[in-house]
Amino acid sequence: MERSFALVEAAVSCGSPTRGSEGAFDALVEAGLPSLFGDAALMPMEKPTPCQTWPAGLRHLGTVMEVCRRLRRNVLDALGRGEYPVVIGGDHSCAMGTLAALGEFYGAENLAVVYVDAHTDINTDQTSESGCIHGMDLAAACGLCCDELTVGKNKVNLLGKNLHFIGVRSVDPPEYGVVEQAGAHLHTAREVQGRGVEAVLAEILPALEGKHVHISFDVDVLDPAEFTATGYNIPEGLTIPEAERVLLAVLDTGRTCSFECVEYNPTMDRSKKDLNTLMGILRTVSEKLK
Ligand SMILES: [Mn+2]
Repeated sequence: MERSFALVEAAVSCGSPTRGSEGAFDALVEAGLPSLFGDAALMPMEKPTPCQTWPAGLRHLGTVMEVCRRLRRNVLDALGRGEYPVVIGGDHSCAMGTLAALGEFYGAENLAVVYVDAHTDINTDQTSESGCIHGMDLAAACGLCCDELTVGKNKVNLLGKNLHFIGVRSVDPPEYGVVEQAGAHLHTAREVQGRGVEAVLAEILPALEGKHVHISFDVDVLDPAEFTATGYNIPEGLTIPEAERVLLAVLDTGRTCSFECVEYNPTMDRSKKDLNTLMGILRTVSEKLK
């Protein structure tokens, strides 16, 4: 049976310090993303005006949570129709909405996440120094944050032992403790460069057995020599072939249930060079999924 897709917008950038990533969905749709995914159902979202108050030091909390609640609903609707959600952020705070839907739909114990990112995004509301929620989405999904960061019915949508990071090279000191406490699996960019991508994948892939797997792909995992249109340009990242190899190997398990791409900022990409790069990566993903 041919797979059908839903392209789901997560129009949030105020979970991060940089505005502009809320335009990524429109830029990718205009560049032809729907045609890559067959007759994908388009699920756009109104762009919110970031609220200017934030309780508990959580920046733009109300707006971030509103986007995440809408995203959860849209992802649940897509799953209910039997569609494969392809979520386009926005900043990475949207993962709270995606994971709320996936945890609810499949059950937290049945869900695994491959988080392809320069960051671990696992600060809690207690450990975060910036108050930016895009650095807390995984702690929230694992139920380690205050109730204000719970999106849907369940506080715990992901078990840390089923969380696999790859490409990491920017971790806040307290996050190491949270990663360890959660039992998550950390694979740095340096490890990929040292041991080779296949050796790292050989540790991740067997752990996905029997799970519904979500891929969350932050474009900042890429080396700035290849991609710069994103809020953080962190040296010594993955090459495009390395990133594509990771994505394809995980997709090849046949176990993925959804895909998410975040943190592309079209306002930092006047020449559209990075848009073309990203479209190439997403074309590769779409061909593997069809
Ligand atoms: Mn990141």
